[in-house]
Amino acid sequence: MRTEREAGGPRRAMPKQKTALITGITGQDGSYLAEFLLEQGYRVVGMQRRSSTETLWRIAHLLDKIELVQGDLLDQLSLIEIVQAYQPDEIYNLAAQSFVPTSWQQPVLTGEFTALGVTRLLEAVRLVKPDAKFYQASSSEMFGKAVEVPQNERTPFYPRSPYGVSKVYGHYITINYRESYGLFAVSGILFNHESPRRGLEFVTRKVTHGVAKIKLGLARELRLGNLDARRDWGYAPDYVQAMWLMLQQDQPDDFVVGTGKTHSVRQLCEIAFGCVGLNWEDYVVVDPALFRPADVDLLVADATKARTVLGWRPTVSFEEMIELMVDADLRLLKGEDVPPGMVAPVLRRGI
Ligand code: NDP
Ligand code: GDR
Repeated sequence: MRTEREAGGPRRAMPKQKTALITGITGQDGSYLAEFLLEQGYRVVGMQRRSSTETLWRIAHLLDKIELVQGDLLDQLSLIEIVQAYQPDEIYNLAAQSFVPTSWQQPVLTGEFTALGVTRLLEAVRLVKPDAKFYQASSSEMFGKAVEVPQNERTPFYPRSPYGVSKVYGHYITINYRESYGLFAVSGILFNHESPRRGLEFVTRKVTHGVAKIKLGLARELRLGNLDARRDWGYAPDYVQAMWLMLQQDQPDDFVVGTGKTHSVRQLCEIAFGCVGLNWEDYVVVDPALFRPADVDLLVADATKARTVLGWRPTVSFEEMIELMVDADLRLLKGEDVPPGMVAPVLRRGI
């Protein structure tokens, strides 16, 4: 019989592989979070809603490494069955109707997805896997007409859109399930975060893609709304790490995540056009139709708690991020190699 020493020392138990469930895996954050969790050794399960058209382009490069399951935040049973089938250790609820202007056109549906959808998923966790750790994607839009600057975890909410109102509901129902049922349920109050994978309708990507089109002679102007709005814009891959860090704490708690720096849409234009040697004022047209019924004027994060408790810090500056987004859009439109997760089938044809 071999001794322990001859057999190579005492046998160490292999740590059990953790399973993470991501709703909204086809979105910007879902794709980066999936990449990050795979790097950490997780089994990654992504919930995808049924669609008649292709929505997998952001995760096309991950499809052989993740598992996809169909479900919808509108459908309680699908959520219960998914949590039952996969028994996730961590659940990241990133799915939402996330475009603010659409929330005025579809306020009820936005509430169904973005507000009540959170309760449906929390109910599935409570009934089936109450020891799972739950992350809710809360938003700086909850601060809205900010009553103080900068905004931290104690700043009162004053949402300015049906989207913002829905997120406040999602935020408080997460806290309520934590306090009512003892769930490890947390909210990350994330300020705007962007990347080459950002949807084309959001202002940073609209500008960087517009700049690339103008530079390549594919467009002559860029129509925008409120140039005075100021946002705290960070880099999405940094922010998904904060989500994960929140679920690695001993106690569930909520955190503000942002850079602490703010820029106006006007400054965004100046920097983005500057990247290709153009003057933004020659191309940007202000279109009153793009103004919102009520806008959020100024957001800037006080992320002291995330810095001190989570050890989280942004790694990419606003200027660096805009430059890399302009560069990625130029390459995309020229048909050159682009960063993974960027090629929508429709974009490949150059619109
Ligand atoms: P995206 O708009 O890129 O992604 C949203 C995701 O939600 C998509 O995968 C979409 O699927 C999915 N989805 C929408 N409705 C449903 C539904 N009924 N059932 C299932 N899935 C659904 O958003 P982001 O990645 O930018 O943001 C992720 C989350 O973080 C969102 O909740 C957003 O509100 C929040 N947030 C985002 C911030 C940001 O700056 N990016 C800042 C603060 C919060 P499909 O592909 O089928 O449309
Ligand atoms: P936001 O992002 O509403 O902050 O929500 P968005 O990029 O849409 O707007 C930012 C600001 O830019 C102004 N703006 C324009 N916006 C768009 N989309 N298009 C334009 O042409 C335009 N011109 C000016 C807007 O008025 C606004 O003030 C994002 C989403 O990701 C939410 O899901 C998330 O919760 C918040 O960020 C934090």
